[in-house]
Order: sequence, then C-alpha cells, then structure tokens
Amino acid sequence: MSKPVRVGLIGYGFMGRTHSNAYRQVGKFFDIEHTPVLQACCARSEDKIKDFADNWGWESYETDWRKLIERDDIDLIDITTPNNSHHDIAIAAAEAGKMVLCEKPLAMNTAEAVAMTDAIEKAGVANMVWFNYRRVPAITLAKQLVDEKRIGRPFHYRAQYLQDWTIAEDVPQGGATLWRLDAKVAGSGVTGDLLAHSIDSAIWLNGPITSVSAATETFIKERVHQETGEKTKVEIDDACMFLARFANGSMGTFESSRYARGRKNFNTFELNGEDGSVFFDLEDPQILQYFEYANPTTGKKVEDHITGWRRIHVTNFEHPYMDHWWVPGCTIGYEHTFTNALADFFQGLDTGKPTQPDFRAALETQKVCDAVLQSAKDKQWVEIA
Ligand code: 4PW
Repeated sequence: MSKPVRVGLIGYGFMGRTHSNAYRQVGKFFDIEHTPVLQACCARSEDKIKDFADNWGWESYETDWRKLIERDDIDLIDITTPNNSHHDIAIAAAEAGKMVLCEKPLAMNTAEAVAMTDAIEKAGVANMVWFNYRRVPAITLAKQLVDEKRIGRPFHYRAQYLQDWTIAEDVPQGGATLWRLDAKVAGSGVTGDLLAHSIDSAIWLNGPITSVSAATETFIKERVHQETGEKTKVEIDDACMFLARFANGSMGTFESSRYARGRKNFNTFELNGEDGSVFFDLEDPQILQYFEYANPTTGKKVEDHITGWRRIHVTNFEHPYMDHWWVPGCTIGYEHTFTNALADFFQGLDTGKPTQPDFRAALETQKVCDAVLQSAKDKQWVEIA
C-alpha cells in the first residue's frame, strides 16, 4: 500500500536539482511503501522558482520558507539552501513536526548543529543529512568489506578531496552562485564544503576521530563580492590539510584544496589494515580497489606470485544498490547517489529503522570540522569532545 509523503523542497540550485531528480526517480526504481509527492518548492525569487517548479514537476511553489513550513499539506521539509540558513529552517520545520532532510554541512558551526540536533530529537521527527557519497555503491561496498572484517586491525586512513575551480583571481565571492567562497554564508571553505564529505566517510568506515592537527591557507586574499561589487577580504580556507587520530588507534591524513589544477571532483580514500586495504577514487566511481592479505572466513593468508590489488567493478546485482538499476556491467553515476540515499530514507520509514547519517551523526562531523579550523588557527592539536 502506497503511503504518500508530501515534500516541500527549499532551494533551487545545484542541490535543488539533484534532489528533485531523486524524488522523481526513487519510486520507479525502488520498491518503497512511502513514496514522495513533489508537493511544493520554495525560493525567494518568484520567477526562478516558478520556472524550477514547471521544469521538475513540483505541484506548487512558495516564496517564503516559513509559509511552506506552516502548510498542512507538507510532511517533509528538504533544505538545499546555503549553509547559513540551515539552522533556522531545520529548527522551525522540526518544531512544526515535519520530517527534515538537510544538505551538508549540517550547520555553520558546532553550536548551531547542537541546537538543530536537539530540536530534531525533541520533536522525534525522521531526519537525514545528505552525505550522498555514502551511497556510491563502491563506497558502500568498502563499508561492507570493513564490516566483514576483511581489513583487520586498521593502521592508516588517507583522504583527499581536490578541485580547481577557484584558482583564477577574478572568481568573485558571494551572491547566488558563489556563496561557497563567502565565509558569512558558507561558514568555512574546503573544510565544510569538501572535507565534511571525507570526514563523514572516514567516521563511517573507520570510527570516531579523537584529535586533529591542521593547517589551512587562503591563497587569494581579496575577491570582488558579487553583491556589492567591492573587493573584500576572503575569509574562507582555500586549502586545508590535517592529521587525525582515530579512537581505534589508527592514524589519518586528510587534504583538500580548490587549487589543484586539473582536479575537478577528486575524492579519494584509502584504508590500510593488517589483513587488507581498500582504495576508492570518485573519478573512477564504479571501481573499488581491494588488497586481500588474509581471508577472514578461511583465515588463509594470500601471499604468492599473483597476489595484488584487485579492481572490483561494482556493477553486479550482488553489489550495493545495483540490483535496482540496469543489468550487470552497466554503470550508474553521480545523480544516482541521491536517489539511493532517498531509497534508504523511505525504506527507513517503511521499516521504522532510522536512516544514517542523521543529524546526530552529522553533528559529529561538524565537531571534527570545527576542531580542524580551531587547530589551524591555534597551530596545535585539538581534542574532539
Ligand atoms: O558537496 C559538494 C559541493 O559543495 C560536492 O559533493 C562537490 O563539491 C560538488 O560540488 C561541491
């Protein structure tokens, strides 16, 4: 029996589009009782949101998010607006008893993230934060290998998240499209925008991070602000590197930059353990590399002349999510990670089992981001409470 969930989407940018596409696809590819209804979308500009609604098939639109939240015909609020509005919208939506989905990073800082998590938990509403890379089948498979104890005692975690789109000095900051460069709107630079993904994956695959030591750099110190036309100080981190210690005794290195010429969305990680290693690179998204040293079922050690890294093409029905898509060997892409995430969320509603990562999990990532920025500022190790 179908149980409609009437969605109110706030924001119409890049993430507004990825989410709209996912709402349209999820019920077609996944067998879910709870299915989304594209009830209303919302943004300040009437012209833009009307076009957006028409294009994606949203049934109505609002220009004030408070009005959207007040509507009785909305069950779920999905937040895809810039980071500085997540706090107010999420709390108002939770207090109105709506389910809440929120784009990453959860908040501008830990204090906001704590207040949001408290409001969500007090209201007892279903929730999820869009760390979509957990739903890349190859990354989900990496998690399966960890859970199957194929990695053994972990020693090293290594992550990179590199892009190159801010190298030119004439890229402005602020405004509708370039708010990611404006600290007042984004909260931070690559730490919140890119490393938040790497940290979420790391915690998921390798457990809590207990302390960090970081360095950040802002290569271009002033940029024209899109709204005022004035040259103003750039207050975000353009690049960030940090060392980490994990609760399980392993060590981590993380690097992120938007000045890595040629790198567009280079998101990689490697986990090295006593019994095996895994490596993933988003530029080769259907491949998970796995090195097996010891098999956890047979206990057999693999050490001979044909031992080596294997490239698992994660496109078979046995692989996470893939039985919902095409036929073995046919790949899926970036947009499917959002559909897979929604499928997990709605299946969670069907079964009553909450979906991860929820606000509480995203709060843990936010704490690490804040500790990283604090460490870079103070030039010393910071413990994560
Ligand atoms: O969340 C991230 C964004 O803000 C993304 O996953 C990639 O980097 C694509 O856009 C930015």
